[in-house]
Amino acid sequence: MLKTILAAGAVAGLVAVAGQAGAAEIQVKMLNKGAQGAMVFEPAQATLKPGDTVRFLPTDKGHNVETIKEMLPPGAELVKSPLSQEIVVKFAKPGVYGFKCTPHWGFGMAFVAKVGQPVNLATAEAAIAKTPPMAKKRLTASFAALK
Ligand SMILES: [Cu+2]
Repeated sequence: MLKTILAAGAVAGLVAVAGQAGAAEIQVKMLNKGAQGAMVFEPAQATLKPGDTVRFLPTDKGHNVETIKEMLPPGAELVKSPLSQEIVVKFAKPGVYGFKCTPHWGFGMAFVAKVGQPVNLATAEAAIAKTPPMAKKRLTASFAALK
């Protein structure tokens, strides 16, 4: 079940280790305080394959997961989860997906997944400029970590 390993350094985050076949799942905690500061998804980014899933865990209460609309591959589904609930998101289509925690967007609480071929990378990266200052800082770091 736990097929994740900790990469060196907190910023690198979790790297899914897929089996010979089939999809992998990684777990992302929603935290009031993490290695990167207050109000974080941990890890804040992940590299996935199409078909993989992310299980967002409400480790601390009061968080959720909402698609950043400018960071969504063509044809992919929007996500918006209720507060304080576990949600499993499946990444069917290749591309770059950005998510925010709705109440903590101003704190920069964001998560980015790069799934297979990042077809919308330029669009998604350009959208960083329009995000709140703390989100801008964290998203810039997450995008850099995914390259
Ligand atoms: Cu939050």
